[in-house]
Amino acid sequence: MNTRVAIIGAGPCGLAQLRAFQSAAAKGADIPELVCFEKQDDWGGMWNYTWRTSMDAHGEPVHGSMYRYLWSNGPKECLEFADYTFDEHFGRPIGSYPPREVLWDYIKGRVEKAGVRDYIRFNTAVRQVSFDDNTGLFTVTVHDHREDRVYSETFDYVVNACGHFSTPNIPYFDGFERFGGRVLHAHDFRDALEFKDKDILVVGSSYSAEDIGSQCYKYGARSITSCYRSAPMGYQWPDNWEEKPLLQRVEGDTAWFADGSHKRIDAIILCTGYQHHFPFLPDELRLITGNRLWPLQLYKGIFWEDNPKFIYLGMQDQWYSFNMFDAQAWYARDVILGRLPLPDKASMQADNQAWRDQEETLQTAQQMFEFQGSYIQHLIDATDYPSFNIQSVNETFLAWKHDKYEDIMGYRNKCYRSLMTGTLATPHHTPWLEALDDSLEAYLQEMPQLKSAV
Ligand code: FAD
Ligand code: NA7
Repeated sequence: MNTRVAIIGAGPCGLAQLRAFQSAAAKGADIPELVCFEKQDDWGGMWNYTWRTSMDAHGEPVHGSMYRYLWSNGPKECLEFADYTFDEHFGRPIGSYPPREVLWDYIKGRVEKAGVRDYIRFNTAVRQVSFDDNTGLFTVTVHDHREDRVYSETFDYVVNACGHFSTPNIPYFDGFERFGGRVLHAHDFRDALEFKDKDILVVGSSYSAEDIGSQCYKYGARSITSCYRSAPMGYQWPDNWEEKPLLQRVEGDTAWFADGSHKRIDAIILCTGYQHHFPFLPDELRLITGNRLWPLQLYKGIFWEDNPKFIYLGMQDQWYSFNMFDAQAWYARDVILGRLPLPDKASMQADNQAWRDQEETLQTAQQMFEFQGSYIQHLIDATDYPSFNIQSVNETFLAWKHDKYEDIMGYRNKCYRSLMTGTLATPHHTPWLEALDDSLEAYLQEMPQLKSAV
């Protein structure tokens, strides 16, 4: 096959695309030439933790938004790869909410087994993508930082798998410039111990606010105040955690809120979400959207309607993650291989609008993950991606939501059954709130070392 496919990013989405093609090749298919450009020096995307903030060693914006001590915020049973299970990787049951390094190990295990690393050009940042109507080819211009060389190559398809939780959305609040403490975005948060014995203010009411606030609580912050724009998170927080309506202004070291109340604070962490930010794309290829379940202009949530040879993976807000990226990557692969047809633009738009209309009716969390589950089912029904019981995944999501409302600091101690293998997770040896060491070694050891045994 003479076709060339560029993949931007070797995170879970880019790796899903590589694995999808490799699995077709393993079954005898003739696959295109694949080139994956990754600006970091290793694979795994967000899961490849970096201590750096701001700029990386090459002056590129740091991609990573993950922090130390991060544990999965949903049951691993909801994100399990259908073609590579946790049982296969770890050889024994583990807990339902592993820490980051354990999930990174799992992600890497599949692609190491598939042998796809040689497709990736590491330390290579994509600078620009353009499309030539005459040749029908994309030109991808990259900066190879190892050789400090900028070069361009042409491709028939481009898969944009660069992620959308990296470029922070940073609002301004009156008085920030005079605040005596630190103001940072969640993207730059790395270690909760920095906030030990401090009074912190968390702005936002979604996953980052919940988890960063919880980290700070776990590692000894004196108090946590979180504030919301639309709705409170509404969990039963510990006694030193207060939830307030939105911050209005900061005066000295005092934060004032919409209900007229105020609180003295040491630091402000803006958990205000991320931007879909693609500085390497021209307007005619650039997706502009907020973080939502059905961005427009992507047929099947994947193909850029104006030029379906430009493919986006993982651009949706995520209840489902890894197995949704797989479903998309397998579908994209089959379109590239000519196994699945694409309709004309008007039909794509009509199909897209029907999904969006449905998305706009969703009100509850349950409706939202069921919607995303039905989308995944729709994709995997069309390819040879191993089928799995999406209804049961939805039930696991429902139980997870319930667990969080029962005990926000204890939900990670619960165990779920794999929907791929039927294996029941084992309780972790230490309750999450007491498990301060999140390393792979500490996680996988059978029992914590007893102090008396040391
Ligand atoms: P990413 O993982 O972001 O990978 C994108 C890759 O593209 C990166 O390696 C990046 O270096 C590369 N790249 C970007 N721009 C360029 C460029 N110009 N040139 C070359 N390479 C480029 N999901 C869960 O399922 N469970 C969780 O518990 C969970 N926790 C999260 C916690 C945090 C703090 C964040 C930010 C996200 C979390 N997520 C979680 C969501 C997470 O983003 C996804 O699991 C997953 O990493 C998305 O994969 P991706 O490949 O789309 O993007
Ligand atoms: P999300 O889920 O996109 O949430 C962003 C939050 O930030 C949400 O509560 C927003 O409030 C709030 N927000 C956004 N802009 C503002 C302003 N201007 N003022 C106040 N509040 C604001 O991002 P997260 O970082 O929590 O999660 C993203 C991923 O990272 C996710 O996959 C996690 O697993 C980790 P709203 O509700 O819109 O009023």
